[in-house]
Amino acid sequence: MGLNCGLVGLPCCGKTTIFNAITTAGAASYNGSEMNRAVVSVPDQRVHCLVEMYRPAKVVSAALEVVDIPGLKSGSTVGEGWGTRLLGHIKDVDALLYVVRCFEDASIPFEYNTIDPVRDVEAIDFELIVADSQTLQNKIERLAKKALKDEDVARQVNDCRRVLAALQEGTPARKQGLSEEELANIRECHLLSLKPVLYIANIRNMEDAGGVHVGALQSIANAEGSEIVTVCGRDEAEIGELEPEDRLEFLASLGLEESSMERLLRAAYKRLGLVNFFTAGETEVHAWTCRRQDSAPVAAGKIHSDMEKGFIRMEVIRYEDLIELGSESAVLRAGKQRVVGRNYEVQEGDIVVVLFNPA
Ligand SMILES: Nc1nc2c(ncn2[C@@H]2O[C@H](COP(=O)(O)OP(=O)(O)OP(=O)(O)O)[C@@H](O)[C@H]2O)c(=O)[nH]1
Ligand SMILES: [Mg+2]
Repeated sequence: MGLNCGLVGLPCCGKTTIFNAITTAGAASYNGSEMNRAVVSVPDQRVHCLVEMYRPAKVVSAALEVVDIPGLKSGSTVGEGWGTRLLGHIKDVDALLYVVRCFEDASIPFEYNTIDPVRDVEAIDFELIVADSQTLQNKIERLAKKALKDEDVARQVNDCRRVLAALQEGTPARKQGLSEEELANIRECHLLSLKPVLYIANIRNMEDAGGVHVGALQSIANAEGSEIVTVCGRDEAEIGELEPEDRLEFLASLGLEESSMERLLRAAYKRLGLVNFFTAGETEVHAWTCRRQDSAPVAAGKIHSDMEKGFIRMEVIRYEDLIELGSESAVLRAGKQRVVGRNYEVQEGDIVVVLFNPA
């Protein structure tokens, strides 16, 4: 499975509408309690070129799963039942898409009477901070005794305390500038406010893209090195009802060149530092996603967990070399195949064969 992203936001900010715009899945709006999931394939011209060359029986594009998580009301992450379930959904995703209502429409109910992206982002962050504080407190209590006898544990507890103190001042973990060591010490807490965030401004039409609300959200994103994607939720959701050949024309009529899905994917790949690599042969051409700097075994684990556990080595050719030289055997003859070990970091466009000991 590729990357998965969860749409979170206040009730009625347009999450389900945007989910539909992104996935053209046609989930009902206003269902409040239901969760929607869809897997979209990541468009990649290189897959088509590999298919031309290998003529495989099967083709699989890289996938992005989008999960529409029900409205985060204030107080939803505390308490039993509903709150716990909501947290579980948020815990399961790799990245959060904060949907922020930037459209004014008095006929659509909302938590507040005004539109204020800064307030809304703080409200979402606050819920995650409450949940994370509890997680850290539990860990600190659990380890307190052990920390008296074990220096490593004491360091862990100290880092947890530091992160907790900053949370209590209102700073989500992702904005705390944590060091590698601190990150390692809190890793097993799986903090929600540490997950990378991409911001989605739900606007009425493209004219609002230069407005104050989008500007406010842009400043928030800039401050943490993140990205913002503007989506005309309601209009773009209609795209799913159109025939694919009519879609470009429809987007152009909204003043857009690409669908919100394509814009979102580009922003997500950039923000999360993702790379696509391939496996290619006569049986299958398959695009995979991993993070930049993932070592060869970790990337191999995206294909199959046995490949990570039993990793021996990886044979790598570059997509560009394959296209330039015309065939895999020509790449081999030119001495351009590399055999790499555990420390190799998989690069964008690598075509790999993994050698491993089966479990
Ligand atoms: N005017 C306008 N209305 C929108 C827009 N996006 C969504 N809406 C409307 O806002 C209402 C709520 O949208 P939903 O997508 O159901 O909101 P949600 O965030 O999923 O809400 P919950 O699941 O209840 O948290 C619906 O009536 C949508 O049609 C928009 O861009 N402009
Ligand atoms: Mg919804």
